[in-house]
Amino acid sequence: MRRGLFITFEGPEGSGKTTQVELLGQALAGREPVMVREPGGNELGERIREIVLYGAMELDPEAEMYLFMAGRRQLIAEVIAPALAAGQIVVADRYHDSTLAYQGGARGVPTTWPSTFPRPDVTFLLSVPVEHGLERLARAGKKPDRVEGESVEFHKRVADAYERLAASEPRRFTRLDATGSREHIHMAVMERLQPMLDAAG
Ligand code: Z5A
Repeated sequence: MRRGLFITFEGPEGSGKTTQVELLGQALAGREPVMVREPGGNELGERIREIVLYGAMELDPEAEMYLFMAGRRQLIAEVIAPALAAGQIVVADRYHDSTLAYQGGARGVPTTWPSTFPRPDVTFLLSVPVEHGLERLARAGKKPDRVEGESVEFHKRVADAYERLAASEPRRFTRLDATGSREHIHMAVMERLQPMLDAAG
C-alpha cells in the first residue's frame, strides 16, 4: 500500500512555524494536503488546548505531558493515520518532538516515543535565538499562554533540547536558520521536499 508523506514543523516560540506551514500549504494546494496543528486539530485536542494553555489549574508536569499526548493520539487515530494510509500528505504544526523538547527537555519529565505514534518523514526545526523569537511574538501582540509565559531559561532549555533531538536524528531533521526572510526559509523547505514530492508522483 502507498504510504503518504508526513511533514512536521518544530521550533521554539516565534520561530515562524505557523507562517511556514501556511506557505507550504499554499505551495502544495494542488495535492490537497491534510493540515493539522497541536495542541488541537480535533474536538479532544481543542479542549485539551484550553486546559493546558489557558486553564487556571496548576498542572503536574507529567500530567501536562499525558494531556498533550492524549490529544496527539486522538489526532493520529482520527486524522493522521487514515490520511497517511490513503497516501495523502500530512503537514503538522508541532508534533511529538514538542513534547520531547518542552516536557522532556525543559520540564525534566521522562519521555519516550510511543510505537503507535508514526514517525515523520521530515521534521523541519526552525532555529532562532530564544530572545529573538520572544521579541517577534511581543511585536505581533500575542498574549503569552501558560507555556509561553515561562522564563527565558525555560525556553533556552527547550531550544537546547531541540538541537539535541536534531543532532540525534539527522536523516529525519532538517535544521533551518529561522532568522532569515519568510521567503528564503520557504525556498529551503521546498528544496528539501522536492525529491520526495517527485517520488510521490
Ligand atoms: N506545547 C508543549 O509544551 N508540548 C507539546 O507537546 C505541544 C505544545 C504540542 C502551543 O502554542 C504551546 O504548547 C507552545 C508549546 C506547547 N507554547 N509555548 N511556549 P501555540 O500553538 O499557541 O503557538 P506556538 O506553536 O508556540 O507558535 P508560536 O511560537 O506562537 O509562533 P510560530 O508558529 O513559531 O510563529 P508564527 O506565528 O509563524 O510567527 C510569529 C510572528 O513572527 C508573526 O508575527 C510572524 O509574522 C512573524 N514571522 C514569522 N516568520 C518570520 C520571519 N522569517 N521573519 C520575520 N518575522 C517572521
